[in-house]
Parts: sequence; structure tokens; C-alpha cells
Amino acid sequence: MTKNKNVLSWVDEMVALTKPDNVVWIDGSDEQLEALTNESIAIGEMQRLNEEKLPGCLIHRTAINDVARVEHRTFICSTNEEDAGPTNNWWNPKEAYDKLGKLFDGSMKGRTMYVIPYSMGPIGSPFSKVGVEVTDSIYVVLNMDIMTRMGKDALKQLGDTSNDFVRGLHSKADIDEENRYICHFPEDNTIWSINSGYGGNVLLGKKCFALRIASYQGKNEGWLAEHMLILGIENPKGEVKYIAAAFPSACGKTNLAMLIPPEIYAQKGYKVWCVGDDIAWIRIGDDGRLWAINPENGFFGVAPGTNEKSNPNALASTKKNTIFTNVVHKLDDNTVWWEGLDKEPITNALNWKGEEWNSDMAEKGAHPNSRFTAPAINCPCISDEFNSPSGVPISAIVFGGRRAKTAPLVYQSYDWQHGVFVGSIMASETTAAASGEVGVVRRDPMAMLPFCGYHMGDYFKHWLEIGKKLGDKAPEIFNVNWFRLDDDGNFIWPGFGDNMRVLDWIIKRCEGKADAVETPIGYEPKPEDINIDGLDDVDLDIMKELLDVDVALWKEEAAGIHEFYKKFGDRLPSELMDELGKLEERLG
Ligand code: OXD
Ligand code: MN
Repeated sequence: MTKNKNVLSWVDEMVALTKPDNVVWIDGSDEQLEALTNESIAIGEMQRLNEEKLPGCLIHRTAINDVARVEHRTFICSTNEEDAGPTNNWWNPKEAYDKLGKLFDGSMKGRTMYVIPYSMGPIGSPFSKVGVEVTDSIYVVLNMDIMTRMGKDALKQLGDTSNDFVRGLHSKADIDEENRYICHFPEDNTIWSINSGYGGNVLLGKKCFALRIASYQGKNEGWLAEHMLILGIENPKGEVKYIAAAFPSACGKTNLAMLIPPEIYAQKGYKVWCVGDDIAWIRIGDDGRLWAINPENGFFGVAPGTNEKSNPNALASTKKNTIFTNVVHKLDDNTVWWEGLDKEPITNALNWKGEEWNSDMAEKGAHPNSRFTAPAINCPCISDEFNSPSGVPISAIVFGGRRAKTAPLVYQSYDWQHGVFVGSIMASETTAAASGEVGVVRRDPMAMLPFCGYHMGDYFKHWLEIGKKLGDKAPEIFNVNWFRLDDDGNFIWPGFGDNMRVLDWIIKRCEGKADAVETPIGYEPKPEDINIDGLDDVDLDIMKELLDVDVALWKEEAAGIHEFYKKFGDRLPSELMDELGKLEERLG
């Protein structure tokens, strides 16, 4: 399928190591995928769902010890320990290759190796990058088909001589938890993943390549690989402005990316378009502005909680050609279910472990991290620019987390440098909503804590450098918090589609069409500048509460930031300490 000697010799090496019985190159054709689907069904790895209700859909169950990403077994194997930084697990590359080499030795005996060439980013885009993943899992092949542009075209994109491709080796081996490793070798463009079959650990194009390896490439090549959704807001005149937004895992990125504007906006003709829900690759364009693509081709979304109200667009995306993993299998009509889908009582079903289950049982039916892998083209609000080779121009960058009290609904940074500070102090709290208790703060700078492939101090520096290059073309930077609680532990802000009201202010700020007030933490809207027309539970007083900046809490916050920053030692850019100093000064 290719003449590229770099690819061929690397695949030969992997074959010699893992010793499969057969090697199959994935060309991406419908016939090949159909045959592989049938084979996967025949070996019991997948089952076909109801062809009328869910055409082309499949259900899969992972091993019960293998249901999520394993951060404690995820390593950055850089030559110097210091280069992985304090937020990553580091492993000496030679030792990692030795140890994993023994585990991979013969791990595909009796199995077939599938060679998957894929492109992250649209074929033909100068933003895009090619990877080759070899795996012994058909589940991986079929998921990669949805999540990436896979097959012959990706090899064409690479060309006959280039050596610039990410080498991904995956084997399920024995799904042995004790020997599960997800290792990244940024200096070698290489990822080795063994003993897992769970998406985030084995779909190597996603977190492993598009974030961990790509963030390292971006640092060296002058661009950014970010854990961000990208959405476009179309105004009634048909003009579209794009926002990129970073939130930690499980803070509603997919929901925001596919937001349905509230009635008062929809009536006027506002629309929201989804470009991506998880990852953005961002570069400075020829015009000096920031441009972003979504390197993925599908959504690997969390199923529980997805429903007609929370995210009708995501739900619609799962109605055909989708793979469901670890959800409830309803046997009567051969469809799927998960907690929060609807209130229908479920009988005659299998839970995510494959055991008989009904909704009267105390135990949950779907795993809380059960997933759908759905093609992006299924999404009713997918952007026309989704496949655009040049990406979309970014007007605003938004950071956010789950904070009970500290962070207001929205604020804007004073400038790019201050915005990098705002991103660097991003945090989420675990909240015990019922009792109103506030939990532990977990800092997650730019939502990249588990995904930055190098020292985060250098990552902050890279962000600051991008800002210097952008100058006055830099997008505005904001922070939002949809999760503010009242004293009884109830969410104050309705969230979901009503987040449009906040995005509206953000866009107006970018266009110089909205006022703001200066607070110690940044610019805030005047309470009356957030449109609350048609909202039953939010009045001006509540808006004031949502925007309140509690100086005592922020002083505590500043102390927490000092603690957190200590981790980065002398690799923390002095600009961020300056910003912390300025914040403390403004707090008085
Ligand atoms: C994801 C994650 O799966 O962030 O997107 O964990
Ligand atoms: Mn994510």
C-alpha cells in the first residue's frame, strides 16, 4: 500500500517483535471494514444492534478491569527526567523500551496485526499529521475509522519518503492490569500501549498523539495542541465567530460544543456550529491571527447523562454507524440505554458487564465512563468548516472548571499574559451538592494536566511566546464557571443551552460592543449585560451573585496558586509570578 521505506521498515520491526500470524494493512475501504466487522462479531468482540433503529451500530464490552484512562500507568519517556516535568510520570526511555519490549515480544502470536495509517486533521490540510498504529484489535480498527481519516489517503498524505509520522504500537496482550503501560516517547515520535482495550488508552490518535505527542511537536514547531472544543456562533446576519474552550474532562465540553441556543436567540436567527468537542490544533495563520482545526473525525463521548435535553445533537449523532462501549444492552429490541437517557423502566437487559440487569436494581446498568464513538458528520450542527484545510479563525479562548464559589460566571483577562495566568490556575472542585460541602481543589492548567507531553513550565512559556508573536491580533481570553452553587448546594446557573447568553457577551466583548467592569480578577460584565430574557430562575440579584468576586476566597486562592506554582521550580515563567503578584495587589 506504500513505498515509504520508513513506514515499511518500522512495520517490519514491529512484526519481528510481536510475531503476529498475519499482517493486514487497513486501506479504509467499505468492503474491508465490513469484513472486519463481521469477523469481530464472529469472535464475540462486538454485536450488531437493531438495524432499523440503530443502523450500522455496534455494541462492545471491555474487560471489567479496563474501563478508563490509566493516568498512573501513563508515562512520558524523555531522555531527561526534567523534560517530562513535575506533572507527568517519567520513565527512562531505554528502560521503558526494554521492559515493554519484553511484554510485546510475541504478544501477537496466534493473532493478526492490523496496520492502520491515519491522518489527524483533514486530508490535504497543512495542519494535518499522519500516524500509523499497529494493533491486534479489530475494535481499535473500527473506532479509528470513526475517529480519524484512516486508510490509503493517509499514506498518500505522508508521501513516499517522509519520516514524519507517529509510530503507535498497541497490543491487548492479556489485558493484564499489572502490566498495563501507556508510554510516550516524544523524541522518537513513538507511542507504545499494552494490556488495555479501553479507547483512551488504545485509540492512539486521540490523547496519546493529538495531545501528548502533538503538544511536544507544537512546542518545537511553534503551534499549540490543546484539550479544547471549537464552536462557531452565527449571528442573524450570517457572520460566524469561533471560540476555542478548554475544560477538564467531564465538565461538559461535548455539551457546549453542540449547544442549542435558547428560544430567544433561535428566533432571532442565532445558530451554533460544532467544529470539535475535545481537541484543537492551533496555529498562527498568514494573516497573523490564530486558526484552529479539530484533528479528529468523530466524537468519543461519555454516554451517561446524554439525553434529548442535555445534548440532543450528541444523541442524534449516535443514531447510526456508532460504536457503543460499556452501555446497557436492551435485549427486547436490541438497542442501548444508559443512566440519564430517559425515565423508561428497563427490563430484560444486560448491564455493561454482560450480566442480566433491570432498572430496579441498585447497581448502575451502564458504566459511568461508558462511551459512544460517533462520526462527526452525523452531528446535526456540524460546521461547514469541519473539513476546511485552513481551519477556522479564533476570536476568543475560554477556560473553565467546576468551582462552587470562587470563580464567577464569566470574566475576561486583562491581556494575553494575564490570560495565560488565568489558564494556568484553572481548577475544579469535587462538590457534594446535596450538603453544599465544597470538596478538594484539583488544579488542571488549560485542562492539559494529564495530556501535556513535556514540562508544564515550558508549556506556559510556549503560550507566552505565542502571545508575543500574535501581538494585537491575539484573541481575547475568558474564564467561565457554569457550576456555581448557592449556600444550599444548588446550581445557580441553568447551564446547557443558556450558556449561549454568556458566549453572547464574550463575542460582544471581542467585537468591542459590550461594556465591562474592572474587578481584582479581570473584566466582568455588568449584571444587566448578560441577557436573561426568558429565564425563570435568574433575575438581576441572582446575576449579581453569579458575578460576585469574594475577596477573602480569592486571597485563599492566591495562596493555593503559590503552592501549586512551587512545583514548577525555575521553569515557571517569571511573567506568571508577576501576574500572581499583580492579582494579590489588586486584592489588597
Ligand atoms: C476524554 C477525556 O475522554 O478527557 O475526552 O478523558
Ligand atoms: Mn477530553
